[in-house]
Amino acid sequence: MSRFEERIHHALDSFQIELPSWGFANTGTRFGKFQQAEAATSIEEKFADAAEVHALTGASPSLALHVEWDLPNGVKDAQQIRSLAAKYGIRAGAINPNLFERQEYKYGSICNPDKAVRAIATDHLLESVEIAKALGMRDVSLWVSDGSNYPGSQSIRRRIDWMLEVFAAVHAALGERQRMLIEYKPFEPAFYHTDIADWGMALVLARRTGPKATVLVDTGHHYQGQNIEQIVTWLLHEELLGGFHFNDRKYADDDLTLGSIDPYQIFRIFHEIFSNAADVQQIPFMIDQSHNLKGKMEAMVQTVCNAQEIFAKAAIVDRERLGGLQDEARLVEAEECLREAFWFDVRPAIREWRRSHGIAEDPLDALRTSGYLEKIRAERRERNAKAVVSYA
Ligand code: AOS
Ligand code: ZN
Ligand code: ZN
Repeated sequence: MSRFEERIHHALDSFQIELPSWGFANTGTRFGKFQQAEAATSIEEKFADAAEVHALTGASPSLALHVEWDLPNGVKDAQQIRSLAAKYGIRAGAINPNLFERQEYKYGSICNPDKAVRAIATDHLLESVEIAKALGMRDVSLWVSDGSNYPGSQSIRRRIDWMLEVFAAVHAALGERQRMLIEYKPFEPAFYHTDIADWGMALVLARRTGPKATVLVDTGHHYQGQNIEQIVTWLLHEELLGGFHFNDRKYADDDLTLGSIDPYQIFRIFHEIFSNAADVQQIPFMIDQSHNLKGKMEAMVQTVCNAQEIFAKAAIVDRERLGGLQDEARLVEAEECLREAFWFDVRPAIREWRRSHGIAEDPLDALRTSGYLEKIRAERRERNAKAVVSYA
């Protein structure tokens, strides 16, 4: 085995990426939904699909859950999740509270000017912490969708304090080894101001909240042209990088397949992680994508494979040499050192890694010939068809 191949094998042995439960269900754009016969219609089907993706890729042993969609009865549903996790050999990953669907949240959830609404949101967050505890989940992943659409219509300042108050309560409820991940996003659903608009705000909130609060980077949640790997480096430097929601984008929070638009960007992020993280394995890599056009299963398998490929490329950067070149400001050689790894064809080594782990060399092809898609389409077609909304 060459030096590169060895490093690739080693990197893949440790690489895992979490699947989102919502990525297997029928979801859509705000203009409509294209239903898929294969979409999961229950939490059990989401676990089954996740197990299939993991069997095909060997890299996705956990499933992020959404409280409202996956545990509609709250803590009472924890037992069912536990048995599904055991049955399918898939761990329950991060828990995602839902602060965006209730009618009460029209003017915000934890930043709502109405104290009673803030209390509803706080209770939901505290229940999410309880669920996480009951399931032995470490991470409570908070996406606060609050914001406003018109200048002057809300007090940006007071909303900061309300948010800090709620975060303090959530932090106090966390168990010894639990963490809260604060996700930022500059726009959508609000289009004038979003209460946690960027990594700076998330970082300040995390620092003010306490040692169990960290920042979550969703790659789709940045302004065009923003240097995401620099943000990642700063968060690592401050020991506040809580994890990732991976996807790709062309325009906004497009939730496209990881690496489909700009694989070099994901490569640069992984490279900074390899360069700066104390323990790469400790960083939760999660997928946050929900495909409306691609087949759900194909999209997820393809995403995990893309992630493996780009991670493997970042693993082989000769960082020792690069450091020397940087010190001597040998610009072109330094840049070429990075590019050499990016353009190296890691696919043969990945195929070899798969062979040595008893995994199909081509997971997408294996999915297509496995019969799994035909089986779930036949089982679920009718249930999904019933869910179709007609506007005629
Ligand atoms: C929304 O844009 C965010 O990326 C979230 O992470 C959200 O919680 C997730 O898409 C599931 O609702
Ligand atoms: Zn996200
Ligand atoms: Zn998003």
